Amino acid sequence: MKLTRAQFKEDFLAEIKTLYATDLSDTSALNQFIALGHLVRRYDGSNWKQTGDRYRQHDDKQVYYFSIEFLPGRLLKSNLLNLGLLDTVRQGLTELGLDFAAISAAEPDPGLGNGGLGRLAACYMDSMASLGIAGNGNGIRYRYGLFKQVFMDGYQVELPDDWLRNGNVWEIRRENKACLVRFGGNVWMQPQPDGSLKAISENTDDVWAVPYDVGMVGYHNDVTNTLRLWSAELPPSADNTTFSQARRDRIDDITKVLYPDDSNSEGQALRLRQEYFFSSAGVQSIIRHFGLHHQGVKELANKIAIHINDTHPTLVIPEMMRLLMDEHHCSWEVAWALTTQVMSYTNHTIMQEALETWPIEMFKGLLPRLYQIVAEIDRRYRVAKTPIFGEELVNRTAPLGNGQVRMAFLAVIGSHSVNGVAPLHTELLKEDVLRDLYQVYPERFNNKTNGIATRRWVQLANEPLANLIDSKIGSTWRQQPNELKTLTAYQHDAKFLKQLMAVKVQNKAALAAYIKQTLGIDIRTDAIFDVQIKRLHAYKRQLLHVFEIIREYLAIKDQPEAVEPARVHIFGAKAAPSYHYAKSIIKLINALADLVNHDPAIGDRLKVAFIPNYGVSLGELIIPAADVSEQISTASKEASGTSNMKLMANGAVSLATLDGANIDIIEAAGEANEYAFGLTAKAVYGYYQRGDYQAADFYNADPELKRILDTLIDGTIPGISTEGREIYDSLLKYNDEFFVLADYESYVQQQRQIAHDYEDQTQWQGKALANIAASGVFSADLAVARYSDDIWQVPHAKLGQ
Ligand code: NBY
Repeated sequence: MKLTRAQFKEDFLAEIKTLYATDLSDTSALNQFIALGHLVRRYDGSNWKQTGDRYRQHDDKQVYYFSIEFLPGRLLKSNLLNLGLLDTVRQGLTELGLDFAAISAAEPDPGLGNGGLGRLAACYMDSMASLGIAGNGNGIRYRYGLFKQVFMDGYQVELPDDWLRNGNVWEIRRENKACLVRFGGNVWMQPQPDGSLKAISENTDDVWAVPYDVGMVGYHNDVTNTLRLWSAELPPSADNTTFSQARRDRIDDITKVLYPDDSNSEGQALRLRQEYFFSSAGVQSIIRHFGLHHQGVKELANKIAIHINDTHPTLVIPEMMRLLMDEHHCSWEVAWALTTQVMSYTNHTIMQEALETWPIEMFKGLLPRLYQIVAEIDRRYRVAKTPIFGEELVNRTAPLGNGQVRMAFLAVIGSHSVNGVAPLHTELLKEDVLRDLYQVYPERFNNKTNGIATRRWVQLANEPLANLIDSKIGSTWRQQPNELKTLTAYQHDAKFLKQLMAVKVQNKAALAAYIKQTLGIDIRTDAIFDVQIKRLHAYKRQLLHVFEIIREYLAIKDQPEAVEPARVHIFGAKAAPSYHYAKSIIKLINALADLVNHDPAIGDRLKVAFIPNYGVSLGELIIPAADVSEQISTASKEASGTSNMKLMANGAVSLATLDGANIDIIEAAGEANEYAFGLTAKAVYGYYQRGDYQAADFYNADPELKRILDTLIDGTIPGISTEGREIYDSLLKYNDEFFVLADYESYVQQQRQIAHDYEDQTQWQGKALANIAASGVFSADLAVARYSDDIWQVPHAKLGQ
């Protein structure tokens, strides 16, 4: 939009005056942020309204992306960028004597997600708006986001994340669009005059679902879509005296905290309540909105696409069936045809423990009507498929089995599309995790490799790089990230590579300042910044990275005179509060950091910085400063990864196993520009099939590895007597579930190669450039365009090739 600096300053000062009844000099950065937020909302208000009006007038097909997690990050800068106001506002504020960086930093970062899954949902919201797709998000407005992580004596401690303490400027509470979600009670079938049966629910535990809408601003296209987050409240009809405190608490609890677990969903009734709550409220509001503008339900599947992000929203399937049959008088057959045409499902993991199931008894008690519907889906599936596929396969794949409701199976059976998030992952779904269902519905399976919002992760997080790129190839890449590939022409342009290095050093200095301020560690900006940022998980193998640090430490102690480039190992990782082993690894890393960082014999040659409370905002600081991107999961375990793409786009080279999208990154940037190592997925499966993995053989065969493992239990690293033993035993006594020892040698070999290659900065920056140039193919815009074309069947703006 058009806005002069003078106009902006006038508006801003007026806003401050209205909101705070005081002078600018009497306001805090938080006050200023809130005023700015209000102003941006006002600037964008007509876009937001007109976007909705336009969709209605054109009767555009709507996409609803259901996700129990959204990790949008701070929105101020990204909204300003997308509205084309970033420079005007920044300069205007500077002219008013204000610090734009401090104002942006005053915005709370909503931690409404655990990791990759939630962040992917947010990147896709940004892309849907930027491609002009009628895309809506549907999720939960958690009162508390993912816990705030602090370290005490090297241990993770979880503190509540009170992100709404000062309100949320971006949201609109729309109590006029609230609806009732019903739990428990009993159902009976009432005969109707026409001979049919109608389901009647009685004695239900009712919860009022109130939506809060947040605008999702498209890039330079006047589009603002809606992310709708639901909050659970007492029904307005509730008579205060009849609602016991216990019942009120039960309602409050539904949207109180994000489930802080990305490893397993421990059969907890609360979690099931959360899932039904936002699935039901979302589908109710979709159908209500649809009904306002259409006669009957015939057009439903042409006008609505619902996307199920991982299994958590799978109950949208039986919930839509319920609404179509019980409220819109559809037959089962009509309702089922519409539902399956509307629904599509993305799987994000092959890890067995993350595939959700619910005990039938719990499900039935909490959702009696939905249970009837799921049981009928199950019955019909069995009747239809047993003659073709036999009883055994049908038993293995039916929605109900082993006393459980099996959410992933229900999602596949009730959708027209099932996708994995990287080619290898999709193949493994077909061959392994969902192999039986792939026999039944081969045409439903497809791959959609993940993507990232280049606008946030390069344009905003790394402005020095963005400007340098502009100076070389112009700015069309900002609309069309694929244009970045034209940078390849400069891979041997020494002057440009020097400039690239200068940008990296500048970003490293910013991160170094933060590390100094928060951890008190001095780090050198000419050191290799070796970065691993992701959830703490055994399969992601932070432990392998730890072994490299111990190796480097011992090498310096053994040969103080050897010259190697300095290294800084940077970690960011939260562990699920109940994930004991992951927390032991955190303690190990912190204990090792203590040892290394304070050893005078090591000096500034090796440092370890475990930055607490990793999240989107810290990602924006760390990623632009990285030289090496650690993507070292056991092959086959990481469905895709997305930090791998963000780091690549910022010029880090990948030190990577052949897992998830690493494979595609290596192919896109060229093998010579990455550091691949380790067992292939096939080799890992080979071990499983033969059952002949012997971790101890690797320990016994390699004195260096043996020495490193022994430091876990011999007192070399102080303060880890229990954790060190636990980790040591996981490798040797319990045979190293994730093949850390098997991959050690090839990993270390590549680490040595990196140390060697880093010395030649021209060559090194050439590799960095190759990564940046190839990163455009991982733009979320392209990924979302593929979803639109193949799955949702909705039009989108043209993208450059
Ligand atoms: O989804 C991640 C995958 O691990 C990663 O490889 C992929 O790139 C990303 C986006 O596709 N999965 C993920 O983040 N999963 C979760 O956060 C998660 C959260 C909750 C539960 C399970 C998984 N749960 O069972 O409660």
